[in-house]
Amino acid sequence: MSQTSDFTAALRGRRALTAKVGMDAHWRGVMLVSAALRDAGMEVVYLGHAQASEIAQAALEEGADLVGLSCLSGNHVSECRGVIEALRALDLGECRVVVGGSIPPGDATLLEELGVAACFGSGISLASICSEIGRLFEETPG
Ligand code: B12
Repeated sequence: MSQTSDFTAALRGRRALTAKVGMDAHWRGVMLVSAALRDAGMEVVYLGHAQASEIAQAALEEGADLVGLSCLSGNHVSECRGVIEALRALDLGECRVVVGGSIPPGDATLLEELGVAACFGSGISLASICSEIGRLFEETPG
């Protein structure tokens, strides 16, 4: 029996904006995650590589419930800080931000203090990502 509860029903009809932040060419993970979230019922816009201000503007225009960032270049802390500040500048501070990539476990607490709702390191299954993001919507509806 699975140890992980399945919260994916909470994804249906939600809107996600996904993007690569930082100057890295590792796009496989974010493409797989974007497709998995779409298959699970979310409406997903994948922005490709983008600057913090571009991500925030797109989140506003798309009415995103979730901003999903991908970073495998090691500078995830500064990149996430920039996106969260840009979202707050557009009054989108309530938008959930998650990040995946090569993120050392020790950085998760720091990222959460910045306002990141969940971090997903290399090797996590797509099913776990979808369920965990669904759990975020269950916990903080709206
Ligand atoms: C394949 C690979 C490459 C490919 C990339 C192919 C591509 N287009 O994607 C190539 C050969 C191009 C490459 C290049 C380089 N790479 Co490389 N690469 C890898 C490798 C082996 C696997 C990455 C991968 O595709 N994994 C499979 C995907 C599915 O996993 P993932 O991306 O981690 O995504 C998962 C999670 O992270 C998470 N996730 C990711 N994004 C998102 C987004 C959201 C919204 C969510 C929710 C979750 C999520 O979910 C995914 C599913 O589990 C990793 C090592 C590793 N094991 O991670 C090194 C690695 C990422 N590379 C590394 C390095 C250093 C480089 C180079 C700088 C090497 C060099 N000197 O040239 C260059 C960078 C070039 C550049 N301009 O950026 C380092 C990064 C170190 C760091 N961050 O500090 C790593 C970690 C290797 C290492 N141990 O040193 N690389």
